[in-house]
Amino acid sequence: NTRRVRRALLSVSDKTGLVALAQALAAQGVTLISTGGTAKALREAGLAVQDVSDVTGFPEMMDGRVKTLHPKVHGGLLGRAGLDDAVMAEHDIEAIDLLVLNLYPFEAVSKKPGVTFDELIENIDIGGPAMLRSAAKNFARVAVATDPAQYEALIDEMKSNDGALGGKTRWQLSVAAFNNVAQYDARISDLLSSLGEGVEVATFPAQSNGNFVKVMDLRYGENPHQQGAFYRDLQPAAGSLATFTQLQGKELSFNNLADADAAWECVRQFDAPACVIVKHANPCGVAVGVAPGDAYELAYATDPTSAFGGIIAFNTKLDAATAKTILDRQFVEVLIAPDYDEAAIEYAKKKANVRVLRIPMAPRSSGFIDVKRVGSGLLMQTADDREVTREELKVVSQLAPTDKQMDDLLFAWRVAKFVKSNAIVYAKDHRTIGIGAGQMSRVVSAKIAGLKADEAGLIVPGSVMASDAFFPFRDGIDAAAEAGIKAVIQPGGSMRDNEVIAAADEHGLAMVFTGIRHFRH
Ligand code: 93A
Repeated sequence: NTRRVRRALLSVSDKTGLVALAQALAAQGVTLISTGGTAKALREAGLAVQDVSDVTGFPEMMDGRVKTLHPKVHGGLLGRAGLDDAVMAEHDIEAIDLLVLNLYPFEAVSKKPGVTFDELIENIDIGGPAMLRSAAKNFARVAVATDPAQYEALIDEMKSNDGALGGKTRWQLSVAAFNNVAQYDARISDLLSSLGEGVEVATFPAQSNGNFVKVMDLRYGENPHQQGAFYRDLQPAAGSLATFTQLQGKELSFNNLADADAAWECVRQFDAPACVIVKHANPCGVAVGVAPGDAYELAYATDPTSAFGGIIAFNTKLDAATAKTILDRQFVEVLIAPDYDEAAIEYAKKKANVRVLRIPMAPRSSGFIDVKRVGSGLLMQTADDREVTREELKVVSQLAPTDKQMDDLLFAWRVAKFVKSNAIVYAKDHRTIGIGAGQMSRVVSAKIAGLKADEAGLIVPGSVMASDAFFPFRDGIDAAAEAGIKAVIQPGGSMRDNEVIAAADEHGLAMVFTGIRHFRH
């Protein structure tokens, strides 16, 4: 299904790489047709080019609003090989085999300081998307390039193919062109929708709500009577859950994906080797700074009961011994790691139901937008990616935490961010020893963390506590002291901070304020 390119229409706002492309096309004997600015650039480079107005028999008019919207152009792009030959001949329509086009820079113009409303409107491209759609629809015969980054491969293929392009290339270019138009229109729709009465251009939130692609239908949603599907961003961020590969196991469920995301996002925040076990969207065990096998043992020991049927994530390559320990010991819904030893993958085959995911590790990208559905609206916010440094911590108690406690406090704080509010995390030696999650009162979360630590037999001298938000009363501190906690990290900022600090001093606890909170709902 390879087709020779004889006639190309070039119409580009971004003239990057244009001349080189056109020269290469001309060298292949391709006839060039172009719109005003593009034709001018080509002529200046000494290339022979036909004006589109000569093809249509109409001048470009209305300040360029109408230049290519004509049957000679769209017929040339849409005409089907064989099927439409007669009608094309009848109306003197010549086939166009290649469209090279990029659109008016609407988004870039919208971000220009002081841009006027009229300028913005004039930068809504009409003829461009129409041609992109015509060419992309007719991928059976026509190729369409929308991005200078595509030019080189295009030319290479033509050179090694006697001036022709393959069907697969045309199909891929067609999909890329439809993506391009969809994104372009979403930007216009978002931006115009965000405008008030005047002409002020609002750009938050920058991400559109229309640019997702379906990864898969799910068997059901959160519950069997609900329908579910998984969509990812058109361009998923490197290192995010959406870039996973499933190596084995049952089909992923809605809850698997939600929990896998929580486990993965929590574990990937650590630089040192770490293991996170998640159950019902909350970490029930986290350990960091030791070999994967040990990290798993420590994380598991926090709450062996809850770890049953959990999602287990590592931020380092998983070895066979650890895989064996996990799979022999407990029921796992999902295993996640950036990579696996071959023998670990082999061993997992014994438990064929276990879903094993590989997610390539990559640095976290900033500027992420969180979305939550409410009624028939969306709540959007920038991601909670504010980290607190040791220097930012303010010691408010009479007693200062030891260096060791400081380390553990920061570890517990990083875990608390991933625990549903009210979040209380007890920790010692870079591992959790008890976690209280999702309670409506902070003191109850503290009591639960204590209960868990006690059940697991993990309360040891010098244990620390993190709280995702301030303590409204002293009772949370009292509960922690009773459980054997010796140092506390929390945002501070309560009306009763004085009372809370006094409680810490009374119990001989060290306490630091972060000034930042991490609600998670
Ligand atoms: O103003 S338009 O919406 N009307 C058209 O008929 C048309 N044809 C091509 N915009 C149109 N274009 C756009 O012109 C292309 O999408 C491209 O971005 C630009 C190239 O114009 P020039 O060759 O004059 O620089």
